[in-house]
Amino acid sequence: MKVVFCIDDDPRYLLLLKVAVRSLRALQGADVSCLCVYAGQDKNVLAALENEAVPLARYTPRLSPELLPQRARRCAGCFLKLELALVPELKDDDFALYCDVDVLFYRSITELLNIRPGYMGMAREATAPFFHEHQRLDYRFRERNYTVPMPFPIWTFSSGIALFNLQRLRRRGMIEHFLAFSIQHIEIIGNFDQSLLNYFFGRRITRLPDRWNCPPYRHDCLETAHIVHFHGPKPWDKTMFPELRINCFEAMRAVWMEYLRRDELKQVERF
Ligand SMILES: [Mn+2]
Repeated sequence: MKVVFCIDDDPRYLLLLKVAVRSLRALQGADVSCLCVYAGQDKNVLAALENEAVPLARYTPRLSPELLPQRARRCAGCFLKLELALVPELKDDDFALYCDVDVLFYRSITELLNIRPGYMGMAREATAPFFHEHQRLDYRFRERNYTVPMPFPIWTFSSGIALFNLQRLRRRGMIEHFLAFSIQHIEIIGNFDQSLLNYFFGRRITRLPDRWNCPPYRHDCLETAHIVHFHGPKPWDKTMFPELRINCFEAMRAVWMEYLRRDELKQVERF
């Protein structure tokens, strides 16, 4: 199973990606299969990926930036994960482990790579309660109307780590349905890609144990985390989200920094 990352032109994401991939290879071996999906043209991004020997999938998303609300365009890359079932480089893959770039692989993920969820597996998101004012959302696809009953109440699942059953999503046009739903409701959704996945797939999402997506602000992150997710404050943040820079944040920030080269450490100081 490939470990898949998505990036856009934000240079901070590129640095996050480097640490994610380096920590992944340190744990799982240099030949671990990974892929980076990128929709842009930036020569620096392309050169950096080549330098880091990260296989690249250049992909033009259906949810193109012009279709996104203005407030969502600055993180256009986070919508790419929604379309992995359509990425040509993954056409022979039945499953893929999507990971945000703001992660640090801290313990083995071999066990996770053996999980086969019915649709997708995600861990719970502790800081974003699931709330919406809709009972149902309708969408139109190929001249027909469909209704998605809102999965309420459920927990919100975090889209930071998502183990996708690509084969299932491709079956009976489910991915096409999902993208039609996404395009038609993107203006009213709250939390970008994460809300779209939660709204549309709801109870079909398989819950993954917290160790596969553990924010460093959790008290037991050092002892239990296999994948650390810098959800909220990023490793270089010294002022943002003080309420989340607690517990294991400092310790995990230090581990993250160890993966940087000297010039990259300098770069991080300017973020
Ligand atoms: Mn993230």
